[in-house]
Amino acid sequence: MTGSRYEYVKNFELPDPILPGTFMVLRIDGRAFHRLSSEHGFVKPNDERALELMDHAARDVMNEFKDIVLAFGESDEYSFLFRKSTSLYNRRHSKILTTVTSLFTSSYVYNWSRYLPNIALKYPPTFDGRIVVYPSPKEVRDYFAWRQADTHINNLYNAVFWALVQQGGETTANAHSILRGTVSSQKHEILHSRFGINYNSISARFRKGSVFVRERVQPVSVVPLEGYSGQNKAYKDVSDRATSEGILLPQKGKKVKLRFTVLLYHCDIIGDVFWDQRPNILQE
Ligand code: DGT
Ligand code: MG
Ligand code: MG
Ligand code: MG
Ligand code: MG
Repeated sequence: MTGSRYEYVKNFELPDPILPGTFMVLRIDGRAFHRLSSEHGFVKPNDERALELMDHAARDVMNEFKDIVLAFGESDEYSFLFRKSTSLYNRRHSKILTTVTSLFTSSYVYNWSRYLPNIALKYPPTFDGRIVVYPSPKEVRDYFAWRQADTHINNLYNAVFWALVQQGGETTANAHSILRGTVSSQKHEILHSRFGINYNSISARFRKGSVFVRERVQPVSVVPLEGYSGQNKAYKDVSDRATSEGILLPQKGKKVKLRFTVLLYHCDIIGDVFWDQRPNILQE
């Protein structure tokens, strides 16, 4: 059967494949979130509720697209790494980019009231998206190191800046000029000597950003997780996380079927430890 005489217009749709055998990183970023955060009264410098909402949207994306092996989020952005051999949508660039960006955005709006129950959304938020392809694990690691280093630099600056303004009573102009030209150690020093704040005691979510990985759920004999002391706390943590995923954990003594689930960390991804513990992320 031949199509209509109009059908030739379809020939104008050009293929937009992503190079095979490369690592795809898709990054979304809130459009004009400077305005969105101020119009909705986000806490400065970090609004935990707003960051948790970002994390929720990222988790929804990972649950939907199983070829995403790692996600990293900070501020109004999230980066998603696809496994090298993914054939999602035949690696069609715009199909992947628009679908993921759209899912993230709709989840952000859909779940807004769960995280910010007393703040009415005044207008529909938008996210932009881009895909960058990288040829080898080195660039992928450097990409994620770049984003986490950015998190650190911005958060340290913002922590001191807002301490000077909110606790120190400085004007924003003064705070900027106090910080101009200071190096990292001087910022730590101002925080400590003037405000008694140890930078490392600030929430890891703010200092390190959010990291999602796929991991096996180990329901009974749980290996203590990094940053958690004691078996019970670790077990509770994994249980809570798994429960939030809708996964029923087997009881002690029952035969255990290992499952993969998406877990959230606020850990270092610049050093080797994270990657050495998870060789599957960069495999294939
Ligand atoms: P863009 O991305 O070019 O459309 O413009 P913006 O305004 O989204 O700028 P961007 O992405 O460079 O910076 C993110 C903005 O979002 C920045 O002004 C701070 C704000 N923001 C992100 N997270 C928080 C938060 O937790 N609390 C507050 N108060 N602001 C936040
Ligand atoms: Mg920007
Ligand atoms: Mg933005
Ligand atoms: Mg941003
Ligand atoms: Mg259709």
